[in-house]
Amino acid sequence: MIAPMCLFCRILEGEMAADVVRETGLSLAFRDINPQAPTHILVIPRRHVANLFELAEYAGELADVVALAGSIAEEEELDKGYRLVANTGSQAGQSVYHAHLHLLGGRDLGWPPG
Ligand code: DGP
Repeated sequence: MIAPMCLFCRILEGEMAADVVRETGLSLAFRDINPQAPTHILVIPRRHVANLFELAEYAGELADVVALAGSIAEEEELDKGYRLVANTGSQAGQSVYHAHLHLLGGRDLGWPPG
């Protein structure tokens, strides 16, 4: 049996629609379908790896994801602050096992997170 393609890989392949914000040769950024803040954007590598830690093996691609998130934060005028979140594993609430950063901003963000 062939395994179904990862959800974010399907977005990368254009098989599923997404509200794309920006892209680079290595990364794609699109708005989260279930936003938790006025700005809630997912930044993902084109490479399929399960989480951000696995992406650390590919330093240039990790840097591209982080730099793209920071650049979008500037464009979204999140000058008062924003949060980059990488849920890793089920106990942290990871639901899609393709590395991604959540870029959250536009409201006061509580600490500690839930
Ligand atoms: P996480 O729970 O950390 O793995 O984050 C996965 C995020 O992906 C979650 O906030 C909801 C979002 N998401 C799930 N399915 C879709 C989709 O089809 N389109 C978009 N744009 N976002 C999705």
